[in-house]
Amino acid sequence: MIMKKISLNSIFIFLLLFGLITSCSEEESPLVDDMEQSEGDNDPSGDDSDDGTGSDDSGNDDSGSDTGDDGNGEGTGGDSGGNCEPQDEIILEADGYVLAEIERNAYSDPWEIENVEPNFSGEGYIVWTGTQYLGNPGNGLTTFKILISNPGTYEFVWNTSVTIGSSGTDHNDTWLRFPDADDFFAQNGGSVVYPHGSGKSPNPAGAGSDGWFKVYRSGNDLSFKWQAYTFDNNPHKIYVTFNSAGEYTMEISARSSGHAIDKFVLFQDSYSLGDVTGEGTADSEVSCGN
Ligand SMILES: [Ca+2]
Repeated sequence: MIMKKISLNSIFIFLLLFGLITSCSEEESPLVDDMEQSEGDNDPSGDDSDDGTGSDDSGNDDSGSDTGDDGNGEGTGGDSGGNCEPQDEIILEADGYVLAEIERNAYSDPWEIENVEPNFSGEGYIVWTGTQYLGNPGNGLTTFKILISNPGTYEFVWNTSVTIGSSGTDHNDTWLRFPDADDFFAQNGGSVVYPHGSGKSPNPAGAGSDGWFKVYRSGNDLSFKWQAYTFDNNPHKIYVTFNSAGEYTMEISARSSGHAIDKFVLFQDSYSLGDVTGEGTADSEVSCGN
């Protein structure tokens, strides 16, 4: 019985040891595999754990840096606009329209940027405070660069007010020219006119020369409104045509003192004026040239 017990115990121990050895050797290979793979995994898992730890940090960092990035991103956009010399800004047409604050440019005296009249947008509006140039355009010349991506004909309108006197027919106009556009004209129904001095005819009644239109607002409602006409007593809307994509120039120069200009728009006929001047319409993007 004792022998049997011993031999049974021996067999049991043997089986136990054999089992252990077998299970160890079976586990070894997967372990080794794990280790081998885990060398590969180790780095990622290190990274993961870094990421994990970092991920808390980097979660914070990320959200911080995202905010920072976003802030910087927006700031950079705005800043780059801000760091850009105003005269180097290029207004980018997109989707068939341009909408821009006119005060975003470099003005020299006696152009003034003011902000006392109600209902302007942006930083304010410009007002000519010097001598009037009712018959001779080109004084206080200010240039805008516009990059056209969608060639075609655009209507031009600006938001202006009369800040001197109580008559809607005085202090109500400023000179406008597109010197390198393919066409610059005004239209009222079937009547189409071209600027005096453009080499094209007919020309509008009223002052003008050298390709400039005198662009006025009418009516005795003197506060800001979107309106732009030429041709005395026969309001013709203003149009400009760009036959190909590229950079073009818009120029304004002083005519009446006290004519306040807040903002301007150019838009293709797929839009109405209301479409492009409504509250939801974003200003055109600006890039920095030179
Ligand atoms: Ca403005």
